[in-house]
Amino acid sequence: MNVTGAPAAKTVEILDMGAADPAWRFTAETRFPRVMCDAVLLPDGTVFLAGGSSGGGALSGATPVLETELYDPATERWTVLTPIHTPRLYHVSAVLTPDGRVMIAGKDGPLNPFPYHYAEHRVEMFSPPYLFRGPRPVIADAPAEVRYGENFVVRSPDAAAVATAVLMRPDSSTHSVHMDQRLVGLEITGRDGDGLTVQAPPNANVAPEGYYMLFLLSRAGVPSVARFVRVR
Ligand SMILES: [Cu+2]
Repeated sequence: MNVTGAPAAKTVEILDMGAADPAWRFTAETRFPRVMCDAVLLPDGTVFLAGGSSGGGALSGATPVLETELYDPATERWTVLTPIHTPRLYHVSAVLTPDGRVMIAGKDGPLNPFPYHYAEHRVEMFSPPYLFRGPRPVIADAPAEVRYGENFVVRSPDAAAVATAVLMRPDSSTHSVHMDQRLVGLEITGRDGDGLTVQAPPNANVAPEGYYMLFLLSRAGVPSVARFVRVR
């Protein structure tokens, strides 16, 4: 089956690379079948799903899915969220932005079937539910660069309310493929007033060198606005 003939699907598979003998397994199906959709990893570990067509293939999908969905890996369940406003079919991109929202952009012109054969220049910014669950932690200061394995201090007036700290690799996406999308959980090893001591990733296997978005999250899972941190 070639790419253009691949049908829209509801199936979702997971590969746990932490398992002794990793093997693909099915998890809960999405509510809507899709092809050419985007799955965006969020800093709370959930996965936001948007766009695509519920019928046809990559170059022939003409039934845009406007509803969005959110996957919770803890419960292995999908929840249907607010619809987007614009059809997003072939040649769309969606990425997490440093403010915790998801930017959904683009759509090809001539490579999409009638009546969707127009280039889409509008950009949508989607606010996931975690932005409506309470106050956002603020990062007052964080190092521009950290070394593997070292402890570093993040200043936050909300330090006492921070539950987790994560690094998110900046995403780039096309054709439903998200290059090097990853969430690296960080251990909080100390707290002192407005300071959090956080341990950098142990090595490049866990976090390849480069720039990451550092997010702090409250107990309700509300993310801060990210700070860019270079890991090396
Ligand atoms: Cu293409």
